Amino acid sequence: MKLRSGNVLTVLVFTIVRDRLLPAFACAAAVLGTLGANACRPVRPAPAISIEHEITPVSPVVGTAEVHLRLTDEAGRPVTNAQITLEANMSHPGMTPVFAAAKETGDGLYTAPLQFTMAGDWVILLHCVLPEGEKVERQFEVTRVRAN
Ligand SMILES: [Cu+2]
Repeated sequence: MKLRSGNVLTVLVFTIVRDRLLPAFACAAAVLGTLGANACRPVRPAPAISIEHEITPVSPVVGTAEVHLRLTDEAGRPVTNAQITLEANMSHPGMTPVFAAAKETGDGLYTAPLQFTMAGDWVILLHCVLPEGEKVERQFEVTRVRAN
């Protein structure tokens, strides 16, 4: 009896680890892949695409910054024709979220203007709809936005 329940537990743990392996691997691949850009953390397991992000200016101030995204599939090919919206929230409660839509500027490259309305730490949520309708959500942090 003990052995059996132990086996069940092992299978369960394995399943959970395996489900999380794919997005974790995608992030690692993104880090090793190109430009040394930052990989975004997956919000939930999703199609194995990688999203790298860069923000300009690198150290943003209150006002408009640009978010640059590069989408690649598991084979490293650019993901084109994705619809991407950004939702930016501050790390403290009570702030109105800031939204922006990204435009595709090249194969798998997307840019969005983002309005930082206050100095401090922000979390950027990426809502992506892939060409086949699959949804991917990622998030990354932009810390220490400076006062203008
Ligand atoms: Cu705030």
